[in-house]
Amino acid sequence: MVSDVVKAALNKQIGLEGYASFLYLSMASWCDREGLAGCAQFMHRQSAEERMHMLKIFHYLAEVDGHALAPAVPQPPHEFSSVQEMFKTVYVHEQKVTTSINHLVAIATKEDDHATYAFLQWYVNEQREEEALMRSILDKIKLIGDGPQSLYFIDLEIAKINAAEAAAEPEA
Ligand code: OFO
Repeated sequence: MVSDVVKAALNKQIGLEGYASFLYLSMASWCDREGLAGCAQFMHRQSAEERMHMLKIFHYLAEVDGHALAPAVPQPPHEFSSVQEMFKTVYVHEQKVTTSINHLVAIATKEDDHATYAFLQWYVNEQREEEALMRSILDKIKLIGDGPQSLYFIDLEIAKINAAEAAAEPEA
């Protein structure tokens, strides 16, 4: 049995995942405008992934006789001062999502809800991977530096990372 407290907390998480999807979509659009095709592809894939995270909770709520609510998503920022700033924003957002998932796990534990606890472990692992990925991207950007040609090389690197991430995705 899943309590109303857990169901409400899961619906709140739907909002955060939905916001992440639109935030990354907005970033993809900015990258396209800046001529950063590799970064744009990366952000489009991330955006689709976050939508999948949101839908996973939708389906779980239906399975446990809950009612998933389509969230009201605040408009994300659509201007970024640099690629570095954009990826820092992603990293900070992912840390926020991790905190929220940890909070959800604590609620499930308090409610003695083992099914939701087990369901959430997928998110716990996903967040660890996402944070590590964003940290490695920020490190790479720092290594490449901010010389005149750096944007070209940053974009190439992100395109490579995106291809590796896409290849690692399980077949739909
Ligand atoms: Fe779903 O928040 Fe990122 O991964």
